Amino acid sequence: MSEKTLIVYYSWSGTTTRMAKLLQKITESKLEEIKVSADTFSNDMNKTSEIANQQIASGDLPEVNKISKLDDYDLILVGSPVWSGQVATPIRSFLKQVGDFNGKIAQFHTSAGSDDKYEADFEKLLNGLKVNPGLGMTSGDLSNEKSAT
Ligand code: FMN
Repeated sequence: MSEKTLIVYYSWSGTTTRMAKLLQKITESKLEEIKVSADTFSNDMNKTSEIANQQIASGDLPEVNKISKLDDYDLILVGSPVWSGQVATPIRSFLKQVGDFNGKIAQFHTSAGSDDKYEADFEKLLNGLKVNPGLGMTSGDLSNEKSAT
């Protein structure tokens, strides 16, 4: 692949990490993980969901690491778990860094199977930037993948 590709992802419980690593193997691209401080979410899924929904409602998104030199890339693949049908809040924070990036953007996501609204939410967060077709997988699809870990 002659295009320079960056994969940026967030993962709360490891599934999106597996998918990101698989994609990295295929595309030989650079991999960057989005991180939040340890006290941002809970170890409990329902509590984490509550915290994330509150972050969206208040507009107070979590602080994340800055990914430098986005403009060096032709394509950015952005990976997130699906939370309440939507893009997880650490990736919502990251997407603010994308600004007016003029390369290509595509998304990948993992879910428990209920992801109908995800793509539209992702596109909305990019304020009119063109989004290329992406892909979603379920946690079950990825749970037997040993080679990526
Ligand atoms: N899965 C769905 O299919 N639909 C959802 O709306 C959904 N909401 C979730 C909310 C929270 C806070 C969490 C922790 C999980 C949710 N899930 C949902 C399941 C995750 O999307 C799924 O397990 C995903 O693969 C986890 O990725 P990760 O291991 O990279 O965090």
